[in-house]
Amino acid sequence: MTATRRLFFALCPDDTIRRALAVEAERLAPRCGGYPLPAENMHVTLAFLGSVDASRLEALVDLTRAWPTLNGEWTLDRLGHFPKPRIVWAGSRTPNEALLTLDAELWQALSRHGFTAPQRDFTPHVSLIRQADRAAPHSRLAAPLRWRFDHLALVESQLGDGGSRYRTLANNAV
Ligand code: 2AM
Repeated sequence: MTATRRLFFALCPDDTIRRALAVEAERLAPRCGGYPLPAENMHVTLAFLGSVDASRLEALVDLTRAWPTLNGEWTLDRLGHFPKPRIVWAGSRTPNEALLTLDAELWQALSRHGFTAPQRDFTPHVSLIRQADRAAPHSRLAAPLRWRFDHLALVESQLGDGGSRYRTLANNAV
């Protein structure tokens, strides 16, 4: 049996934004049902690879470290709800071109390593609450958050007793 790792690419905010999002999640959870995610879990998933054979990890680490430095900005000003996976999330009212381009470029690079982009629209979001049966009572984030992103991370998701734990395996931070 070969070992696999559950991997994805993400942008991870700084502590100020993580904490602000966690406060929002705590505040909304009683209205939406479900449980708020902790500050350390806050991120936006770009390419989600899922279960990957461990032998491919080295190439993914190299790709991550060699990725050009990012210099983008994303304003989080909207709350949304995905009813099927039961997630309340934070995102933006207007599409962020830099994020969409980054995701597309990432998949282009990954395709050279044999990974295939999913046939789906990409809605950049930060999950705030899981098992949320109801949307937030309003669709605007109480106070918009301006997130300057400057590095890409390759992250491993490990399922534990208390939910998913995320571990950054590589990044392209200078
Ligand atoms: P979520 O926040 O919307 O749940 C680790 O599981 C990360 O990958 C989470 O951010 C999760 O998104 C995302 N994820 C899990 N399964 C996915 C899938 N099939 N497609 C895209 N992203 C996924």
